[in-house]
Amino acid sequence: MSATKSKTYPPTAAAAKRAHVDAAGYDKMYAHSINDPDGFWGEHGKRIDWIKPFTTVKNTSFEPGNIDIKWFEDGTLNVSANCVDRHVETRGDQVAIIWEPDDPNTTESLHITYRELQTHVCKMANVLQTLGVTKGDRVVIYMPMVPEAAYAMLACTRIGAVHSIVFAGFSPDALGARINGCDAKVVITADHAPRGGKATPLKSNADAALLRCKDSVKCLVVKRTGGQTTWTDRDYSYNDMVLEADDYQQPVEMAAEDPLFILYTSGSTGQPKGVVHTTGGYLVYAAMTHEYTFDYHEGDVFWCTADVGWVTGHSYIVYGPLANGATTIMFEGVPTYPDPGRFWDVCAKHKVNQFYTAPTAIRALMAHGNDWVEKHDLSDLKLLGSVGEPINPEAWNWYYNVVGKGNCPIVDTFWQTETGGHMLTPLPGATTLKPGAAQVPFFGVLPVVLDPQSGEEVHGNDVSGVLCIKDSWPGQMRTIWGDHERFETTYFGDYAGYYFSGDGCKRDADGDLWVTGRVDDVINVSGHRMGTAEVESALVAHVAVAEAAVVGYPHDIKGQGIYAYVTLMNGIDPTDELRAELNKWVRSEIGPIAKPDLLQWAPGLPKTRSGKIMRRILRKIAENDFDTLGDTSTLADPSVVEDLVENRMNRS
Ligand code: 6R9
Repeated sequence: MSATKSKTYPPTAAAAKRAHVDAAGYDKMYAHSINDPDGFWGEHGKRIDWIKPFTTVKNTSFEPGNIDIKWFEDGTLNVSANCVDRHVETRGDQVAIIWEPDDPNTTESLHITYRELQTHVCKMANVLQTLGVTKGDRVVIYMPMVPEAAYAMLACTRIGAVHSIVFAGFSPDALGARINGCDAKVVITADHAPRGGKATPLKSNADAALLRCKDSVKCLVVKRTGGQTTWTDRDYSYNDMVLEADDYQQPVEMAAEDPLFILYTSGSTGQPKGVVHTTGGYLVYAAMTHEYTFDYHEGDVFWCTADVGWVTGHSYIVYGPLANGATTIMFEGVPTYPDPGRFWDVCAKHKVNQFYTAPTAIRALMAHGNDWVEKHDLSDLKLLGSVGEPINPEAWNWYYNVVGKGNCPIVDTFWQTETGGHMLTPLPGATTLKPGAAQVPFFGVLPVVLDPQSGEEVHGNDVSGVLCIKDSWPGQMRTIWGDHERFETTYFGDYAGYYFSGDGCKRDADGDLWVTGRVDDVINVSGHRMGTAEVESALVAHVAVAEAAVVGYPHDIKGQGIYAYVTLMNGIDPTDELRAELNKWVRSEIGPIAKPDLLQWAPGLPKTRSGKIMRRILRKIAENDFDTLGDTSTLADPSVVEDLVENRMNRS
């Protein structure tokens, strides 16, 4: 049965009744957003508070050589005033953040009201100011999922500093490169990060990273576990400083196009890119997508299970929900600790209304059976969301029927670090859902399918190609930190006049869009982006390795796994010890998420006569699909392929 013929799900009566928009409403609003972006966003731009209101709305160009994106450019605002202060008057005693700890048996959850949040944010802002941070300075945040991470983000925005969060699972090397990449003045970290019952020594990782950085970089340390750390001259204790800090700090007036944050993400080549988002357009877009996609209503409890180290945590744990005055959950743990019922336990405990997670987590939990879900009361759930990778229909159906009991629409949200917020997603009261498809564009988004060879738009239905976006939307990234040219070539270089997502896409017979995965050398491991080039360069940095090629292969739980082909230096023996050492090496160079799942010794790699590695062949072998390797006649030495097939690691 083709995907388009599978069962579809029209909006349930309850979802349609509750929703902000129905099908006709979506069509009308979408047409308005595309036909009159100035009028549409001029109106919706008012959902946030401006210090000086904007008079111009859209000023953007996708013209080759002149990529320039500005929204609301003459307006001024402050993000922390929008996410905190303006709610203190109307809902000061409402809970803004519910913090749920890693271990529910030893630690209580915390409930932080908007009024308390304001004090915490002001104090943190005051501490940063005492450390010399001023408007435009960069601050790196390397933290566990604790409320102080959100305070730190909002404190930066309060004084106009630009934050760059580095996921706590990244290694000291990766952290050091990012601190230097944005020339940060301060790094905020914690002693240890508990996760799944284990603690990562964050402070000592930060110490190791800072050995590679300027002496002037300061380190602000938040106490989380109280576990032992060493103390150096550059360290400051947040817990001591906060005792002395003022409990009010004036928000700084920022221009709409002032940078708000930098977030490093993997590309298909070379070093990670520092994606830059700016203040006004990003906040409008994060808030609006949060409200419409999740059908958020006043009083709802919203839970996005991501980590703030990823863009999903930025837009849908912190900025979107708090700009809307929501109650947002920050979860420190993992889906399977202390047991595989943890997500559902937290949903029941805090009466979660909207739940947003990744397909990899759904697949992992599905494997543990329905009992873990069924023993919890999930009757408060109204909507389920998915993000990070395509969701396979089997996982979709389990999520819909077992978790949502057939009552909760699933929003499969396609978007990227670069896009700031949702790009394609069903809307719960408007869209007839198709398991596995992100389906329709959000307001203001103009997706097109291009022929990858000609770059021409492919019209009509039942077609496929690459996914591009034809015009700007307010949440779009503005540049790559310090390298606007790379921004232009990466996103606009392949198809002139279009933003290229890097993803393949098909439009089905009904005109709905299905994102089929990356078409570049980026792999998606448990929803985390990994450039194959990054893993390769980590491998070849080891003294025993002469050459390495990395590809993705289908993995039941992670979506894609990392498959590495390694050619050793002459005279070095391929042993199991060396394999373990190389795995450990990659973990320490990049972080645990980059560790190869399968590592094959390759006496030679398949190369063209011009020396280009033929990854197509390596992908096929990794997929255990070696019967259809295609034309290998252009290889310099076709015999290497036989050896690779013979000794392949994936025999599933
Ligand atoms: C938000 C986020 C972006 C890449 C993107 C695509 C994949 C994300 C998806 C999806 C299919 C979805 N992706 N959501 N693919 N359906 N609903 O994940 O950002 O980490 O930058 O990754 O993730 O391949 O290009 P980011």
